[in-house]
Amino acid sequence: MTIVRARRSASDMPLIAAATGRVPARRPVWFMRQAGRSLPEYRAIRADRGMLESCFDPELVCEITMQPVRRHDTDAAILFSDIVVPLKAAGVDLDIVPGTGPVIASPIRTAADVAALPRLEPEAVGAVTAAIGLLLEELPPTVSLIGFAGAPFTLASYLIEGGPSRTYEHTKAMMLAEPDLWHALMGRLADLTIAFLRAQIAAGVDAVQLFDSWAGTLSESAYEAFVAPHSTRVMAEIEQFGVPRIHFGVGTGELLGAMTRVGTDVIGVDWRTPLDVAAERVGRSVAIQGNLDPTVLLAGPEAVRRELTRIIAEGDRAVAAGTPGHIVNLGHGVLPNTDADAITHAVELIHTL
Ligand code: 1CP
Repeated sequence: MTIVRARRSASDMPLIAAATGRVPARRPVWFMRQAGRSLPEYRAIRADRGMLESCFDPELVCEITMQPVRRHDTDAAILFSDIVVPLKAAGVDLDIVPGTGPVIASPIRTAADVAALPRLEPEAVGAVTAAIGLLLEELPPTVSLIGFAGAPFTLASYLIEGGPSRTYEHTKAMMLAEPDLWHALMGRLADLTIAFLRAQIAAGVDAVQLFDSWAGTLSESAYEAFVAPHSTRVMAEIEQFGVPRIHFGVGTGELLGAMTRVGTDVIGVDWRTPLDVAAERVGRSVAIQGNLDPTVLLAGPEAVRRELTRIIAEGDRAVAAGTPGHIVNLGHGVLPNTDADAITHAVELIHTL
């Protein structure tokens, strides 16, 4: 017997409706880092496998991406991967160290380092595109698949610092002292980001999110001068494919206008900026995504209900005033200690409020 699958169509997806100014069939919600350590089934399946090794195993990527959709009934799946996956695929010597994050064997500091940065051939991320193919078969027709990439600045910060940083001192020093070297590196990273996003879009993702997680460390003038031209090129290259683009960073209240001007369909907002204020800051020109503080999910059902009620009211107010749509999310990723049931209950509440 042949099973004829319902064809996935963007017009049936609440997340795509909210991203593109249509009225969604229900209030769309997904959570950054929804696939991960908050889920017992994730901890079990990852027990004896490294993070990077897992990201290059299509069956495993598909399974881990599906886990939160099955358990929580979210309106989107985010591909299980990492922002350093395309760097690894291109041949950069790096690892994802448990409890730390990405660690680069030889940090990039000189013109010779930048020149030696390998380019990404689309075949090198064949495992990622294969995983997308499996997911398109498995996902319910109304659940969007979100692909993603790190933005050039956030990738540069890992490559230059050699790993996670609090101060971004080497990154900012290169930016200010050696602007030509800086722009050469950012240009190469924009190429890599474009190649990675194009591969995911060609494989069939329904939307993409550009993570400039650490851009909030910059002043608006530094962002405009040293980051915006490169992120603008990424967003412009992607626009032609017609999949909604989401642009996100943490602590970016002062950058929301600039991050919207680089070209996006949805702007991510963290918990520091009320959604209606954020919507006004971007001229109500794009949809908004956010913005529950991830720690609220650790504070019990009453706090979750109170905060979600407020956030949904702020989002509704923005939409009533002309913002194209609101996608409910956290202001940053799910914390590993979060009880999986708290996430399920939050999704239920968002769908009924
Ligand atoms: O061994 C492990 O389990 C490592 C933990 C882990 C996981 C589960 C890392 C290391 N990355 C991931 C997956 C991941 N990374 C996803 C999965 C999809 C989902 O959301 O469910 C996504 C979207 C990312 C993207 C990512 N990686 C970002 C952008 C999003 C964000 O959180 O701001 C960043 C900054 C990274 C770098 C990174 N990778 C891993 C860690 C712990 C970090 C952050 C390190 C730091 O604080 O600088």
